[in-house]
Amino acid sequence: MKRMLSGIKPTGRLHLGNYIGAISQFKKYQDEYEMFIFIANEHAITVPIEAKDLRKNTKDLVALYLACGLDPSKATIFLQSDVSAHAKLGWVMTCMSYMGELQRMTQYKDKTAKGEAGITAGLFTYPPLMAADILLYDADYVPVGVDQKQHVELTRTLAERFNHRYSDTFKIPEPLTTKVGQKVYSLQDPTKKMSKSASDPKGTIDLLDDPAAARKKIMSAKTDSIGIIQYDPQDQPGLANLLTIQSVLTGEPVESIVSRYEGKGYGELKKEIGQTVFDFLTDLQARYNEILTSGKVDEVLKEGAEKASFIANKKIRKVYKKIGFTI
Ligand code: ATP
Ligand code: LTN
Repeated sequence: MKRMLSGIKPTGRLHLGNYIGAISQFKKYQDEYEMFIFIANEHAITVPIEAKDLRKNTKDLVALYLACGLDPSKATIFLQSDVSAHAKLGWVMTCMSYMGELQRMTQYKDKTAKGEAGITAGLFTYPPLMAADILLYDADYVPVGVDQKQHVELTRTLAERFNHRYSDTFKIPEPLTTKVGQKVYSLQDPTKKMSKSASDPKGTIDLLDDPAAARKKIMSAKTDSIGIIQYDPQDQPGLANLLTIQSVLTGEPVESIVSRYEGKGYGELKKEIGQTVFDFLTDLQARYNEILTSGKVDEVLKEGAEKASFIANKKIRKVYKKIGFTI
């Protein structure tokens, strides 16, 4: 079985876009690949974050992933900071990277170009730590958004450099950027993606939103004045977005929804989708609350850390031998 690895930064609440674009995909991947999913808390502190927020985000994130159907018997779920080999190999990878390479990374470049204050050295050395995350596990595939592709490419460069300088040690990973996940757009401005940092909260449905409030957001979603129910993302982006949401959450193909609504109005369709979202969130949150109170999160993370450490420690021992740390 090929191995797949992904890291998630615990920096905010999850929304329906994250679910449809990422989490529901992971759920499929866990059956096809040997999955490793970790909470990238070491990456999260590259920008200041309060301890209580980091703690809460981490716990919520794990509980939500489990509630969404990630199965710890199929996927290894763990905290980056629980496996010390990440920080250890991160340092080695930092020393394998050239200043120029890191200066070219868009994430860092954008922030410095904007003249942002308080940029940490951690933000600068974030990519070699990410390379370590991936290389420790000999991952074949890393599913990433376009913004992260550059980081996986640097990972490949660093792995090849190490293999060449010492001897064959790391598998060269492939980024997986195929557009498997559908994109969800803001309910208020369907030309922008649904995002946790959007200014209008009515445009984003959080997975922990009150289900009744989420239904209201669907009812007041921006559509158009064409008045015909059809799937036309170009001219009716708001409607197309609602159809995507309904289709992914129920499994019913878009064409079938469209044909059921022939000659009917947007209001009726919104009512059905509002109910779908209401039911989806109600079920999800019930599972989430049960998981949070059951102690399951700690249990999963403990087991995940053990499994991940076993593999990662083996790799770091090999690296320490090759670079001359082990005398
Ligand atoms: P930000 O608001 O800071 O841009 P975000 O809410 O877009 O953050 P990320 O943390 O960047 O979320 O993304 C986590 C994962 O969710 C990524 O795999 C990303 O592709 C996916 N994702 C995020 N937003 C959407 C969306 N609107 N539609 C589909 N997938 C999304
Ligand atoms: N940089 C990623 C999070 C991340 C990651 C990784 C993803 C850290 N380490 C390793 C895949 C593999 C982000 O900002 N979403």
